[in-house]
Amino acid sequence: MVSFSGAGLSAESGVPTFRDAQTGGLWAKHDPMRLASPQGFADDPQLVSQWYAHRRRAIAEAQPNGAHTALARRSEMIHVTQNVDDLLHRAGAKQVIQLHGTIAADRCHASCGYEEPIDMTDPPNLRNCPECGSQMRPAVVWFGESLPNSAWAEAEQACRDCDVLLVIGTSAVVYPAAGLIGLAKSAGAGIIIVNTHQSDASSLADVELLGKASEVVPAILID
Ligand code: BV8
Ligand code: ZN
Repeated sequence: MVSFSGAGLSAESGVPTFRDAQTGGLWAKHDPMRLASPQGFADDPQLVSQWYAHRRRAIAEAQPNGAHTALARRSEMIHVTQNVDDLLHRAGAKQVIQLHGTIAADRCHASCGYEEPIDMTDPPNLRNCPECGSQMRPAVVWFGESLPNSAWAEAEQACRDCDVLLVIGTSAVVYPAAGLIGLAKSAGAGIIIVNTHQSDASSLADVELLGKASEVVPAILID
């Protein structure tokens, strides 16, 4: 069994998803799709940097929920996630593939390869790459940016090889990540979906369990 997760996995830990960000007060007037893009960063690097600092502090305050810990306990499982938070790692999960990078690090925007972990409780402001002098930016994949080749290759392999794909808390609208569900299905995997609502993946489900991740996931993975 392989898990494939989106922001709904961390929702009960209090990590605001993009949609929450739009309704969540301070940032409501900004479009997350714009802020999480190279164009948004070019237009207003300070604003983007403040948005990530806000999200980093929220994640630092958050705790892994029952779904993270249930997944982490299954050390044999590979966990493919769209989430950039570090809650699966903090829950002790060993095999985590982050398709959209990590908010817990900054990297050089000029792709010189320099990357460094950051203190999520006291996130850094805009600064230049110590290696090449270009701007540093969060080590996440923005809209319009390609996914890390190695993470994508590993995730494709895991989804091709698995018997069951446990799809947790994703609306399955962002590609190419969401395409992994169809890829697993066409390779013969059973598709189990855990979500509070129907999603774009519902038509691919062999089993769809409507409920909260922190309640349903532990119930499925019970030893
Ligand atoms: C790419 C990191 C090409 C950043 C993220 C036009 C212009 C440019 C690009 C495109 C375009 N049209 C289409 C595209 C492609 C685009 C795309 O798919 N857009 C969508 C919106 C149509 N994709 C890309 O740009 C990707 N790159 O295509 O590159 C390319 C190729 C070669 C060379 C160069 C370029 C890159 C996409 C990655 C974007 N980065 N995150 C950051 O976080 O700051 S995406 C981000 O949003 C998340 O990672 C996640 O993937 C996505 C969705 O987030 P949310 O909506 O918040 O969460 P989710 O969808 O998971 O929904 C929450 C779900 O949980 C819901 O279903 C809800 O019911 C459920 N839920 C809630 N609570 C619970 C629950 N379930 C269970 N329990 C609960 N308690
Ligand atoms: Zn650099």
